[in-house]
Amino acid sequence: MMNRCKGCGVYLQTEHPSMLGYILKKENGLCNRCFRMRNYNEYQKVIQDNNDYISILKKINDTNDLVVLVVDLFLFHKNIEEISQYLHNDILLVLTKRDILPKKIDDQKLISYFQKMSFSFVDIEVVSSIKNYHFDSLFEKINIHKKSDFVYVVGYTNAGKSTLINQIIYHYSDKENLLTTSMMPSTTLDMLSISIHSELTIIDTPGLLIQNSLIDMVDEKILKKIMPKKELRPITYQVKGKQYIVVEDFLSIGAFDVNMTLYFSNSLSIKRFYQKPSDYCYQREIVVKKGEDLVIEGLGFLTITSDTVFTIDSKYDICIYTRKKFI
Ligand SMILES: Nc1nc2c(ncn2[C@@H]2O[C@H](COP(=O)(O)OP(=O)(O)O)[C@@H](O)[C@H]2O)c(=O)[nH]1
Ligand SMILES: [Mg+2]
Repeated sequence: MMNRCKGCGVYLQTEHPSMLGYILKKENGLCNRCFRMRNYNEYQKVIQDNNDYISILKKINDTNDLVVLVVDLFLFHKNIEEISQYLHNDILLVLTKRDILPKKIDDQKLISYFQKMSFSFVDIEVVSSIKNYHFDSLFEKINIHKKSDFVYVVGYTNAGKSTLINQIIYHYSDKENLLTTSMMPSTTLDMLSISIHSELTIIDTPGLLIQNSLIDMVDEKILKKIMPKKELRPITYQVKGKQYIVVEDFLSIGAFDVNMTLYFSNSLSIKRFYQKPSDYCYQREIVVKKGEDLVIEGLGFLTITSDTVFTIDSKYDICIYTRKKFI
């Protein structure tokens, strides 16, 4: 049987150095891509096909095993129900990256938001893998709800699935190998089984790609700025007349007479202009009603105090939409 890379799950091969799965040193069990990502922070982009992931979900659906659906609290996708529609399995919903949202928000408020969605789950937990927040409780829930020795971890790419499994490996198993994680989408390439104890094997999966997310469009330098590393400090602007809030050199948010609060990474350079500073190729207008947020996929969201029409100009074809107010 062919071996899989211990970091990303790809089948290993020794014939073709330029192809995925190439392994130089058999001892470490890592493909060249994982080896370079871990040791040199070098990233090799892999285009994944969502149909491949849907096939994985269908395979999981053929089992009766527990599924852990990992959702990024900061950048969750509007269609998280999309994944559950392929699965009849019991789903334990895990809301991760809690450390990024402001501390003062009550966890129960976050939970209630997801409870109102149309899919049902056996339980729900709010965690942070970075801060090891609520991991004992999560691990207990996994052990209570599992139907067999196998538990699958699914979600969108970059949600934090592999980082979460690494925490479980670190705290609750005697294994030393950790999975490869990164801020880039599609780090994990195939299903990967990790035995935690004699009655629990966790299976990591690559994840569904979010279409038109900023994360897939920008270079590494900007990507590092987009992904917050610590608690967000929301920034409020009192816009009088027409003003433009410009993010780095790729996005301009035009607004008129409104109070708005931005939940974007604080590492980004954000400036206010009183005249439109530049034109970008993608332009659109979007109405946001009181009680809704405006989401800019991969960047974050903003809240408003009254109905407003935004004019958004961007260098990239980013998905922009409204959703029911989150926090
Ligand atoms: N702040 C924060 N970042 C996290 C957390 N979990 C994962 N990340 C980061 O999110 C990115 C994607 O994580 P990864 O586990 O590779 O996602 P996957 O594609 O779902 O497996 C990495 O940069 C992680 O460091 C968390 O709890 N808090
Ligand atoms: Mg992963």
